Amino acid sequence: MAPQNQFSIGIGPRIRKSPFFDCTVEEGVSHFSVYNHMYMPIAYGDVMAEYQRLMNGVSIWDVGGQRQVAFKGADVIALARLITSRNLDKLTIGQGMYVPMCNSRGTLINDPILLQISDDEIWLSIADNDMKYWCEAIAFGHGLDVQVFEPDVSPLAVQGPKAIDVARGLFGDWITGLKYFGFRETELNGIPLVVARSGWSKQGGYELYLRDGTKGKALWDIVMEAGRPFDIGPGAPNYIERVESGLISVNADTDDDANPFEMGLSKYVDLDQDVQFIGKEALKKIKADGIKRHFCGLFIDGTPLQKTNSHQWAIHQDGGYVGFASAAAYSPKLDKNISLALITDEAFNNNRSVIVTSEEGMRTAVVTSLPFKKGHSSENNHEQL
Ligand code: THG
Repeated sequence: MAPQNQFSIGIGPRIRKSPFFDCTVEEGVSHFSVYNHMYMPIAYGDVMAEYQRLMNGVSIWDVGGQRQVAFKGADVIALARLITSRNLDKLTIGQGMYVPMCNSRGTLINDPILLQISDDEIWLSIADNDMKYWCEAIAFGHGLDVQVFEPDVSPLAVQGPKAIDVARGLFGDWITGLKYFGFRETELNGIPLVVARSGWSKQGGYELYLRDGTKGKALWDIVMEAGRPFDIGPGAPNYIERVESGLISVNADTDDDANPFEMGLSKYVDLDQDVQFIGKEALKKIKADGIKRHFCGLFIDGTPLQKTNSHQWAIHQDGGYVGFASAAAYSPKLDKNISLALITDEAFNNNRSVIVTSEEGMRTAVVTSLPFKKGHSSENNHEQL
């Protein structure tokens, strides 16, 4: 098999640099991915150290690639209601909401966090897909009074069990009172920010939405300084932890037919609301016809996996294709190889093993429901949990 790192991707002006780019280079970033047309660090060369730092300490992540799509104008709420299957009746300024978005076929196309900044301004903090164009076209098509644009906003995440100590030092005690996805506008040494209790891990933490791209280094340095007593260090959205936590990565875990029911997001789909959101009719039909696939976990046999997914791995059962595994890793927490997978309901329910075509050869695996739980035997299945 060809070595995985025999090439690198060129750096050029077509793909954007985040305001923290130079800081990440200085800290020794080893791998970037591209997210919303922006370089996003994914590793600093020591996978286990980065994982342990996130699980036991605190790490700082350049997640500037989590771009904002801003809505501004009288009809921001009307537009927001159109683009998500979630019921937004409880939306308030200062409390973010997770808002899956579908296309007209009911396919999950993005799963942003929505932040209502003021009466006439909303941000969608998007995953990797061009939602600015999508929302702008919908606003135009519906004749809504809304401007749709990408503001100068770049999130910096502080994640891990000690993130709260770092944030308290920076902002004061009020920060501990924020609910999950709660946020507040503030500033640090004149740097304008929105601070939210959020982040793409389940280890706790905050996201500092930088509102002035010229101040990336200033913000990075302040956070590093405040984190020094807690041994803060660089990290990135962590591959292993996100698999353990079952956090969805749209496009990695989904395909062009994946709907929110399959992806375990039914609680964010309200088909009974009056709003005629994009995808509503398709989702009604999908639901009536029966959900055909299930986003789930796998326990994969054999020695600890060395290779993570560079593509979705085919899964077979009794010789037939049943789906794909999208993110496999050896989990230190569970001391097992695990993966996220999207497979047929039949394969999910029949308690028989599957074969995964991993990049290290064929492996037998058993299916489990999410979230992963500790203490499984290799015979485990979701019925026994
Ligand atoms: N932070 C910000 N923007 C983002 C992400 C983020 N944009 C892209 C991507 N991540 C959006 N997707 C997610 C997916 C899951 C979560 C957050 C953003 C998440 N989910 C919680 C969970 O699954 O337990 C809680 C969801 C809920 O029940 O409300 O945190 O990370 N700024």
